[in-house]
Amino acid sequence: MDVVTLGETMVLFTPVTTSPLRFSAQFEKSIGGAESNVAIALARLGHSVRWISRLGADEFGLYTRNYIRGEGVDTSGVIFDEEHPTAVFFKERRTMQEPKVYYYRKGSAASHMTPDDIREDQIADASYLHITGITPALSNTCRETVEHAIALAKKNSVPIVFDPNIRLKLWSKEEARETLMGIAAQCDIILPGIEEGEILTGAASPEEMSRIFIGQGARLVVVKLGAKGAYYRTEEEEAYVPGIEVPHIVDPIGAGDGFAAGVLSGLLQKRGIREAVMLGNRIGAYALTVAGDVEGYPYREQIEPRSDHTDILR
Ligand code: KDG
Repeated sequence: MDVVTLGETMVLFTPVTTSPLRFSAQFEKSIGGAESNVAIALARLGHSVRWISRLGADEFGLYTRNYIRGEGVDTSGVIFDEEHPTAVFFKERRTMQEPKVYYYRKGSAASHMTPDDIREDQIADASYLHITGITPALSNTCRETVEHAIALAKKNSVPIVFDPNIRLKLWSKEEARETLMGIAAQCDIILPGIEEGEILTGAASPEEMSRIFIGQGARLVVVKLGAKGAYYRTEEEEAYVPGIEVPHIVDPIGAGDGFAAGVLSGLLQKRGIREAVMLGNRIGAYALTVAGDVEGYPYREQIEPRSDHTDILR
């Protein structure tokens, strides 16, 4: 297994028209969840991925599992919870403004994940464990579940990739900083956005914040800089990697997860860090061009055309 990840996925309703949500009458249904976004993007790039979660034993739970499984992600570790529902969230599409999201996830099935939901063999065979800062914000048992996954990864020498994904609708900056700095200190690769890095470390520059994470034990830090690309640092090297110009951004949600998938894909292919970060920028840029969290992620055939591949996906 190339990557194992865990976290909550919700059914996502996106209005067909742009307007304040209260006036939206028609919606498209899809799914969104940072960790399953990464899993789907990686599967499209040809990697083996396992996604672990709890879903409600309900229609939306089945829809979500089937969607993710249909993308080729191993969902055998998903638990269907008889007592708590699958969460939903809504996007509000406005012209000239970033979309807003409204969560209906309190008390959801995924927020009832417990350490017992994760078995050692589900982590031990992976090349990477991917976790985000959303899961520990969902509940105490979710935070314990993430800690348990980290402990299993460490026991089995599985490197841990951590995207802070700070969601201030779920907790305060102070709570996020305290919990996520503790998690970051146990992780090998950290992928903060520049603003997240500042919330967590108090440092404003990519150089300074990455130095703090490396000082805590990280081996690689990649700071996302939006349109400007990314900056990375290891013990040995550091560099800025320019972004890819996207003339018309349709929907930024899901781009950071595409970036994480691209970086992981590059590392799994042993391409070297600079190339891995370039691939991260590229997959993130694809995500910006399509409404929806996962719909924009490319298939490997789209980004590496080969003469023996059908060109149906290009
Ligand atoms: O990164 C995109 C996610 O924010 C979105 O899919 C929803 O997982 C989600 C969350 O918790 O915000």
